Amino acid sequence: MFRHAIVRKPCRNLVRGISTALLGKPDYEQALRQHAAYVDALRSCGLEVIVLEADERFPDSTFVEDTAVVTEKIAVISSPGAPSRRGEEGSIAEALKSFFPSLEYIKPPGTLEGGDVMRAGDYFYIGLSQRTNREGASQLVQILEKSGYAASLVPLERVLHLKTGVAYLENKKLLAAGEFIAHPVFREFHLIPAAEDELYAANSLWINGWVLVPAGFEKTKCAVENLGYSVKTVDVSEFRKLDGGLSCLSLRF
Ligand code: CIR
Repeated sequence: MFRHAIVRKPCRNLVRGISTALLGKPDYEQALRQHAAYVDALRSCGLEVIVLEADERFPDSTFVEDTAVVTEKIAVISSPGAPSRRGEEGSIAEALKSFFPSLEYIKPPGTLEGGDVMRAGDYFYIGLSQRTNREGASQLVQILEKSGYAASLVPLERVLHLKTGVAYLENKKLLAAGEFIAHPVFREFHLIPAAEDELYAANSLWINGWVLVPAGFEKTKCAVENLGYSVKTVDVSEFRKLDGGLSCLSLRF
């Protein structure tokens, strides 16, 4: 179960965030409203939410998931692979210090972004992507192993981050899209394939028994409901324009 979440309000410079989505620029005011509704959804799942103020120095800084990997035992500060995102992690480390007596760090030349790390029980899958290199991933494996966890690496082909394409819904259930549907590394899971026209909804989010699904993806919503979960839909259209989604907007622990 998660008890806390850290989020950061979108900044005005959000419109300059990194994007491959070809969906146009996000509307800042709309992004603020969607972010507030997202925070409400986290609270309604029982989380205490720490809301950090916007940081105009970093256009993508609302996507806090990428800046750390946090469990009930450890907090590991990432080393962002995107040059424009280097430095975002500083204020996240400060926020995490109130919860953890000491922090671990991924160190250069290692790079790692939290969106590439998917936890399933005490096992972690770490995507090797354009943002997370082998050195960064190997450092994380060592840190996780010291704390009694296990991990393995998953080279990515097409998606930005591992969790762009897979979401662990607990109880061995894995929502998966595209290259992950037939991936041998996820063979042991009960796999729920995202529909071809709903690939974006693979970035759904399990929180304490609920599943947050992005608004507008009915097939995924029904598929998740059919598994027995209560679904909350949250509109994240403005964050989608920057390749971001539900998981990217918070750190949960
Ligand atoms: C980026 O390219 O870094 C941001 N525009 C989106 C980050 C999305 N984060 C995630 O998938 N965990």
